[in-house]
Amino acid sequence: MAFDIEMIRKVYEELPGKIEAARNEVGRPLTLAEKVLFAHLHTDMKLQNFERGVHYVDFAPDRVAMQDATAQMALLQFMQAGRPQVAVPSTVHCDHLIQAKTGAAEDLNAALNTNKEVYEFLASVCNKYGLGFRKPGAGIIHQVVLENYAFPGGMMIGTDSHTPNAGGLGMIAIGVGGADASDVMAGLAWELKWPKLIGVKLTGKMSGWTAPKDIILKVAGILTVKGGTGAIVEYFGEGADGISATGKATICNMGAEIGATCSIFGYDDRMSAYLKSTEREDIAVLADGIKEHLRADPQVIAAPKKYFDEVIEINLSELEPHVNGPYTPDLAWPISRFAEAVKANNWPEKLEVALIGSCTNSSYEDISRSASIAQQAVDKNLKAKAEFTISPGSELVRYTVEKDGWLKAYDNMGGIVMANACGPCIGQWARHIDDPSRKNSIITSFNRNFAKRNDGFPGTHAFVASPEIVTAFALAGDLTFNPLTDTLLNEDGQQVKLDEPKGYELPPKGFSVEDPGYQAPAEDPSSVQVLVSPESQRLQLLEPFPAWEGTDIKGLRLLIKARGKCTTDHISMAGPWLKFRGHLDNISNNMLIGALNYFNDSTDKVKNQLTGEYGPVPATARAYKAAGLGSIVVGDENYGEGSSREHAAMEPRHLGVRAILVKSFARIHETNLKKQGMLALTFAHKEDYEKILEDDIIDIEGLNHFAPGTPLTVLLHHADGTSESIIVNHTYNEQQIEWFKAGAALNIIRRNALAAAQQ
Ligand code: MIC
Ligand code: SF4
Repeated sequence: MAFDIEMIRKVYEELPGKIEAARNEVGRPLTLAEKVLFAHLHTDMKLQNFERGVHYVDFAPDRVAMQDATAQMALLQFMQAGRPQVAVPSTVHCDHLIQAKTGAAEDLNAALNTNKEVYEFLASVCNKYGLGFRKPGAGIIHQVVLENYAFPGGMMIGTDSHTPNAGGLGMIAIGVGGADASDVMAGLAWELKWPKLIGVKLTGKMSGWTAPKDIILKVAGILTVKGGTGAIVEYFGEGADGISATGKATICNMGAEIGATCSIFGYDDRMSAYLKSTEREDIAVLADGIKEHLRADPQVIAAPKKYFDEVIEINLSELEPHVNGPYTPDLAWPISRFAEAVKANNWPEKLEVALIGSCTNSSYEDISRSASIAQQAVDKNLKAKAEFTISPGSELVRYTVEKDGWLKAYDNMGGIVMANACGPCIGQWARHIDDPSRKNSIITSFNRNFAKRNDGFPGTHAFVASPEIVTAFALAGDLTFNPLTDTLLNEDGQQVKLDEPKGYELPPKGFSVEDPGYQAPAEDPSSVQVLVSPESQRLQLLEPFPAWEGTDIKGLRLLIKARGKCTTDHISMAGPWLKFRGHLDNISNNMLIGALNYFNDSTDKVKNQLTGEYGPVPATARAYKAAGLGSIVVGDENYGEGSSREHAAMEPRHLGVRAILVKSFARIHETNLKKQGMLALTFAHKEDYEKILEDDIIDIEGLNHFAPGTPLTVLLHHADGTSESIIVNHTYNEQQIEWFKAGAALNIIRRNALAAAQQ
């Protein structure tokens, strides 16, 4: 069965009682996020103690979802936990490993060949341990989860940073590293710092070219890539109820780009309609029965400033379409000012490729609205001036839009339909370009646009917009075009203007699909064997990381001092490297190769203090490790922003890096580091970043008294013989300190499983 209605029924039976008890104990009205969080506490706790942004709290999520590129590591860890079956309903989705090259059918076949070993591994682990498995071609994790597994008022964790997509159906859905997923699947609690709350009040109504994507593009401009860190963003107001469930999902999805823990909308008729159209009428009926518990209390809506840490108000009637970028998703331009920005900044005006789809924007509504623009190309005799590709989010949507004739419109316009997968969004794109080093522009309806993200080329200026705006730009082939005001020259030499996009929130004739690509777990798990060949280049069983030596850590060599933006894409690049996601030693060869070295402004060129020579970061780390020396990485603000990939934490751990010392961390990455037994430290005084010199040898002191809230000391030994000490902060709680001491969180689970087996 595609979803577990019994589990949901139980959640809904208990939800009202739990929420009321929490409201009484806290003594005030509750926001929706608070309700869902309180209803998912792991054990009874004193609620008054939950200080936002301060206290760690244990939760019991209802579900786990994983995608193929992160599931490999999550499952390799889970396999060591000593459990016969997963403790909560869980699914694996094959979406990230399919490369977009020629078109859906050929690309899927190629992926099935190249990734055979990995798909077989994932399928057999799912079979053995009781997880649902979505085969390659079934669709992108977040779209498939929204269609099948998300439910209002539920809580889910997923090994992908865009897991919050399910907030579009009123779920608290949070992106985590694989080690967190492995814990929850093993029946352990999941820990999160009680989040801050940002309220977004939506008034008015969208019209014309404006789409849900523009709301989050605008919010990203206001809050920036760091602004949502440690916070849940809750949307409310009459404007919210006017947005389709899939549109809400787009907004929640891209909340990952402002660092938000997750985003959420209150349950309403649009969600109910979406549940019904995706064959989940039973859930809609149950949710309708407890509707008031699945929305914020009315007092909160009436006086949001009293209950949220920050409130933003957006009038949808005035909201313009936006284009964000390049190189960062928070550089927000209303369309009326975009052409001017392109000229002023000297960004390449010629648009070379326009890409729509991805987990963020591939709903029926998105496709039908943007296809209505494509149709105009035919009706008005316009030719696309840029290449145009479409990556549908799921087979359910693809099958339905094909049946309803929308794909034909793209075809007529010259668009190419790719496989139902991440493809170019994650650099799985064999882009055809004459000179990869030249400056060029692309525009996508995806969510991330960091340097090299889509095609690996540093000169690519990637912009992000709604699918309808991207489609209009494909026709214009020029970034200075404004579809709201400008005309285009058609093949007959006439100036024509595009009409506003029109579409359908849900398919008028219903969704349909022939093969949803689902494999249910085996009836008899004992018959399933999971094999990993020791010769494999793609999969490698994990060796436990060594425990802490019990003393201060001395003599660390500075591996790299990274300057500026250092996202998980800089730390552990995707694209061609995705194939090594199940093989820690092989993937470690991409460690920090995208990070900018502060001392020479080059990437992947750092000084080896033992030889004085400059070389690649991974090789230099391996040289220190071989010499029995530890190393340290220094970084800037929001270090590790972006993806949930724990490889960005496991690779340094594997290559002998002991500590990451930065100005500030992104949430998921900080937790990932802690889980793997690393020291995640921040400068108490940000200016101290300047004190770190290229030849420094570094000690970390105070570890024998490592305690929550107590800073540590870092001693810098400079090459000129002088030394200075600086104070560094950390956010470890008691339990996380135990992870550090044991060498990794998994070492503790393994120890407990072993002890239990011996009893
Ligand atoms: C992404 O959008 O960056 C990814 C690829 O989906 C990642 C997960 C990964 O690195 O495998 C994410 O967002 O967590
Ligand atoms: Fe896939 Fe892109 Fe969505 Fe990540 S953001 S899950 S890579 S489609």
